[in-house]
Amino acid sequence: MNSTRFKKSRPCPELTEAPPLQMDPVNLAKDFRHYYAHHLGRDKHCRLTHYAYEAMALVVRDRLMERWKSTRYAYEESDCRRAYYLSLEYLMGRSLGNSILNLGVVDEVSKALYGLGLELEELAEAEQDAGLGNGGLGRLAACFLDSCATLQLPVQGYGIRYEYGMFRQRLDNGYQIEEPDHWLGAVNRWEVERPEYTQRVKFGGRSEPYRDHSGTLRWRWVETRDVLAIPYDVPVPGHQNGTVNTLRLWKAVATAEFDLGEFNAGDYPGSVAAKNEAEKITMVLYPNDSSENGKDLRLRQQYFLASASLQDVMEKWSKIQGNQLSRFAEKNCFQLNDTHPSCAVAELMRLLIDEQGMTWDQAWETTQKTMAYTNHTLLPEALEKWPVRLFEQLLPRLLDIIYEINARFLKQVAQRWPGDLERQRRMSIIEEGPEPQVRMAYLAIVGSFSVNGVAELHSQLLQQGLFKDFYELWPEKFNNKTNGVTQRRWLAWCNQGLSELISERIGEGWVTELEQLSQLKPLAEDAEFQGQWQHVKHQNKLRLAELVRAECGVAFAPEAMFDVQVKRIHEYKRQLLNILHVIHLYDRIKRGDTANWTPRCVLIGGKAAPGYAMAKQIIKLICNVAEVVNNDPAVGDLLKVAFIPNYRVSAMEVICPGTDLSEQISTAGKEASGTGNMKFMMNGALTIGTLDGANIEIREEVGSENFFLFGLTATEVEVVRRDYNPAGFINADENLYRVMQLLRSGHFNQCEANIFDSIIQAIYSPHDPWLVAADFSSYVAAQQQAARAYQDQHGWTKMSILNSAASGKFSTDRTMQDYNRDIWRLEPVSAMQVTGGAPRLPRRIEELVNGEPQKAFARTD
Ligand code: 26W
Repeated sequence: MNSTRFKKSRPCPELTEAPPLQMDPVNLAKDFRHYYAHHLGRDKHCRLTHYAYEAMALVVRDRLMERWKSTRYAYEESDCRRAYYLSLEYLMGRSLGNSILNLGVVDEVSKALYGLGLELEELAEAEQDAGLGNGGLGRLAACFLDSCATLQLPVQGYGIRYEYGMFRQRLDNGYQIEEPDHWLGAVNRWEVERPEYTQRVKFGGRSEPYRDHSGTLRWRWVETRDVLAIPYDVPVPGHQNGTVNTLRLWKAVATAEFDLGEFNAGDYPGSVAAKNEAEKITMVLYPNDSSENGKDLRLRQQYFLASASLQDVMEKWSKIQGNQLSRFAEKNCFQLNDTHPSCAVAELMRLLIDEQGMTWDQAWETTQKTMAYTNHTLLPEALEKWPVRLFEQLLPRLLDIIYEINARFLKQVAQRWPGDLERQRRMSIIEEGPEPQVRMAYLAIVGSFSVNGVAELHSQLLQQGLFKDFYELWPEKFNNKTNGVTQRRWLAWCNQGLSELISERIGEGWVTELEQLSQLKPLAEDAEFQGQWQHVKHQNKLRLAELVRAECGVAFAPEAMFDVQVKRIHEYKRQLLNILHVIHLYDRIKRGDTANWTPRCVLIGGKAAPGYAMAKQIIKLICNVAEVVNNDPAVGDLLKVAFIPNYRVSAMEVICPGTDLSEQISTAGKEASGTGNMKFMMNGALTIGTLDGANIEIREEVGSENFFLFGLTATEVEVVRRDYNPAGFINADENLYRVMQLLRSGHFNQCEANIFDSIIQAIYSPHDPWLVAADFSSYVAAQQQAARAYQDQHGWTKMSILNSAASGKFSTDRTMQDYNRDIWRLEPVSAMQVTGGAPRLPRRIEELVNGEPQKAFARTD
């Protein structure tokens, strides 16, 4: 970037201190017209919703800007301790509606647009999702940021600005086709490029020893091929509180001198190739949510994020504090979103030792006091390992440091368990073997002061299983932080009908204090309230039915029970169990067993990792079953099935408000938490589920009588697996036997012989880890219970209200307060004083900021 500054510069507040922008409909409309006509150059002949969206995005963005600046100032002035969330994924979805909601101007914007003959909902739908994530972990990061801004916590997100986000899923004859999502092809109104904060990230080369001026032996990383990291900042507004936090996303760009070097050597094509090589790093999100086998580019992405972000924090620190690094750990904390950014442990060591001149012991103490690690999965294949060989090539200096960390750590293990070589081998950060590997989770645990799981059961299983040795060594590091979701997006925005109904009865406090929903409990049996609740649900079901008609060409009748499972397609999540139940219902209809039938519309959606053959087969099976069921005149309206293509954040905003029954049917002990389960519950769906992940806590909160439970427990799963005999289960259950017969007969693949053989084999396999056959009969029983319950609409509505009323625990506001109390220990900082004309603080946050510090935020040191 050209870094010329203003020549005759003098302090000139007029340059940056503009009066606050007005938020009334008249001024909003005025600015909208300005952007539409003067900035975008459109006139009355242009009727494209896209430009109206763009104009409104610019209007809103201006209003975010001033709050964003005030927040930055407030944080700087208060010299507060800060936390940084490091994540390879952020599934932000759309921003326009959320920004308008959090600025508190939904009515004002709607009025302004109404005057112009436009509708907010229509404009909002013109926005593309920002899909920089795979699923649960990425969406969780987005919900965390929303809650941190709402709680006025000084938390900044760091991530990667992928040119291509999560692929778009299309179906061709029931087969998943992946199409690139070039979301940055359109202008992104929700980012600000900040080349002035560019960082340099090293790759390749070698590490060499040298003596510094005082004669001390030190190491440096030389002959590197550097890549520039350019930050793009995304505003993260809090709810009506004047705070706008930052998500900083890095883009990789080749260095100028690197190109030139190659060019001077006469290798023009080589220099262009080198440029591509560098820029490839942030080109595409890996569309995999359980395993990534040793891909060089993926490790580059991980290190690129860790290094650029840590250098950014260090640079800011040095500017303000000079080289006073002794207080670094007191003022900074990094939360690692799974092991993906866990290179940060070694990178911080490198920066502190090689670049800041700390001793090993000082640097290690600082690192261990600043890093905290969250685990999101129990599946062993999802635990990242990188070949030592790859580290050697790509990050030689980091590998030196990892070896040293490991050597010192294993000494500690040997001291604690003298002579236990087996344990040392088990706990080593380096897994020995023909191809030695770096175990990233172990690096993260050793380098952190906190290790957490994301639901009670998951955290327990980590301590008893996956990380048992580490728990025995450091029990104090381990803790649980049950996930949540933000009720701003997942109720207030996406279900405006229900929001208004709730607010009419109990006020709007629930928007920032979800526990207030418990005030709905006494209304659960109130006939008038029930009627209103049913009316809203009906409207939401019409909206969902319209989506299903448009996307799948299947007609869902709103009187039927809407039974929904949307999430990544994975064997452990058992979409297969769901479709076997559908086949069973079809079989019953064909047999004429339809007395007291509850009509049902089954919706399934989700993406399969492109290389996950079995997941893709499952999608094909769902589509084929849907085809047969939907076109059989004998079935009619008793049963409909649809697979919704391209499941994404904005689709869920329509799906969860219209759902009656939420399918959370993973094999117990496999789903770390789940967060979709919480979105459905909040919106008044009932759950059918196993005792897995956060389902357990959902059931505890709502009461077992308002939850359809089935299946083996995590402990039983382990027992049954030892000598599992699926054929035994199949032969013992007439229903399942018939379902398997139908499948095997080729009834759902009449012109496509044998395509489901691998699925059939998997169900019959004694090694089926997901125990589909074992849980089938109890699943069917629970489904029957749900169907019966649905026939009593008063009873059902009561349970629906009680579910929503009991969802208070599952707000990320609570989750973030838990992280803050136990891990981050930040003081909230209000940006209000610096923002002119901003709205009032919600009461509870006012207390947090101005009143007695609550226990949750009291410093423990
Ligand atoms: C390719 C490597 C990889 C490995 C694991 C990529 C992504 C993952 C994630 C851990 C997968 C994931 O999204 N896990 C989900 O995290 C959610 C948020 O905590 C939980 O609610 C889900 O149960 C968990 O599956």
